Amino acid sequence: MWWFLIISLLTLLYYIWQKLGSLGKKYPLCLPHLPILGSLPYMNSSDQAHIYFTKLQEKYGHIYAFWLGPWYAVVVNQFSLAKEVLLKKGKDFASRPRMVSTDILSGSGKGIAFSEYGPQWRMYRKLVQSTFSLFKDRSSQNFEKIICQEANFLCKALSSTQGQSVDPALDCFLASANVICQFCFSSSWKRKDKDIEVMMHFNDVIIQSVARDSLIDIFPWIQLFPNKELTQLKESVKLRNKMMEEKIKIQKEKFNIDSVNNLLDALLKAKINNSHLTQEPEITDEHILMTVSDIFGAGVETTSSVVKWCIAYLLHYPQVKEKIQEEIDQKIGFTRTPVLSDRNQLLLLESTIREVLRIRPVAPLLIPHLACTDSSIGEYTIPKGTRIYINLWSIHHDPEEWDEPEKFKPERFLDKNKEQLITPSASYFPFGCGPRTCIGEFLARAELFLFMAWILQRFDLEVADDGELPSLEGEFGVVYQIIPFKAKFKQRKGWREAQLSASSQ
Ligand code: 3NQ
Repeated sequence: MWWFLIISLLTLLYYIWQKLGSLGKKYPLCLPHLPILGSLPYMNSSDQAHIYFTKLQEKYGHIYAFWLGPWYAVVVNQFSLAKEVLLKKGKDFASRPRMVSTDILSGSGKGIAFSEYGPQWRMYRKLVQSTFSLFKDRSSQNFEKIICQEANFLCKALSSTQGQSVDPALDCFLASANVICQFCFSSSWKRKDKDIEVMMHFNDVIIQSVARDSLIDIFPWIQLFPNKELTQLKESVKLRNKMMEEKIKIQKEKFNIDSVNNLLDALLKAKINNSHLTQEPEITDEHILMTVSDIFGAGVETTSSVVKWCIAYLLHYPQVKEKIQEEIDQKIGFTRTPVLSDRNQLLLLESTIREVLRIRPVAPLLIPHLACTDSSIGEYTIPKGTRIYINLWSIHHDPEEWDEPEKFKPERFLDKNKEQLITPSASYFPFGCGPRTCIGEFLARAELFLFMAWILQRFDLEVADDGELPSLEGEFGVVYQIIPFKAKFKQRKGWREAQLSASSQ
């Protein structure tokens, strides 16, 4: 009896204390919620998270809150509010929530993508950024050269399919993996390496279970019980770490502090230099492993995914593909292969890539943010510790901002005369913005342009023999992946003839 009275009194006091604390403050409209379970019983939708969040706007407005079990979360569906979170108050919201799945992946918040905002994160990000400059412009190992080399291998692999129906996933994966592998380790994989398929598989498992608000991320105590998804995640992360450790070991043997050639070299050098400095954050082998794995994983999964989305859309819209090819024939022809400076000429290809990034954003909810201080969004108070979901999907499909947002219309990114690229709405940031903006944006854009330009110069894309077009509904995850599909890559007549005449000369 006594204990019941005491608990009731404490609950009442807590309630009054909370009410007093929130006097004069305005919070976003919140979904109904229960103790412990939060809003989960009220969120039983069959839609994928980004679509469900987009639909909830009708009832709750552009910004609303819900309880993910014990975690208070806010969803932002509109670009002006999202820019306030990411840019204007970028630092207030630049942290990441700790979750069981991301802790497993990142060795408890190490690396860059899932680590909390602070001096350590800043230091690793800067190290990556300064390594990018080693691969720019005039350096002998510049990105353009590396990407073109991989584009060439990619096209050769597609040629060898001789126009049969094939799933292009492995070849797209290999091309993106090798570009980022040269940046991280100055090495690359061969197509026949078994590692590639193993990696593709464990990446899929990881993407399907990390930061997806699965039950273990909501109720961490669930990990105390047997859990198939968690076991699979742990096994995949173990494999990922083993593969990365092997790469690191090989590269470490070649390390020379006076000749920094790649990201791993830069990290090893910083580790030696920092060991003499007491103020600088310590660099450990585990931090190095996690930083390289983040960059490697991001580089592979995002680019290969968008290349596949581009191919899929061009299969659905063959008239767009033909127009891009006309432009390539006119501006480049068949006597040379595409280079980065062609970006100013191949406007239709550029606008198509921009449209694919709009209609199927790589990360529909970005990577979740966390308020690291008490702050506000618009007129609403946001307490420290709130999880923030930026719904890039709804921002990119906002009917107030985009004309027929559900339709694939690359020409929306061109001016009236189709002579210049434009950004028709500010409601567009496929690479995020602010302190956590995508660090590899320029590399991703360069890869997408060159890979697609090389493919379209050489091949006609055709629907697979079974007549099935790729599904344009992807699978929600920390990367919005396309469902595997097949297509035919048929060498273009003009390209074949040019090859024949070149070899007969
Ligand atoms: C990767 C592990 C790999 O096995 C699967 C793909 C992962 C999860 C990456 C992740 C880094 C990583 N391990 O640390 C990237 C991520 C989330 C893509 C998936 C990413 C990203 C960047 N831009 C847009 C969307 C996601 C940054 C870190």
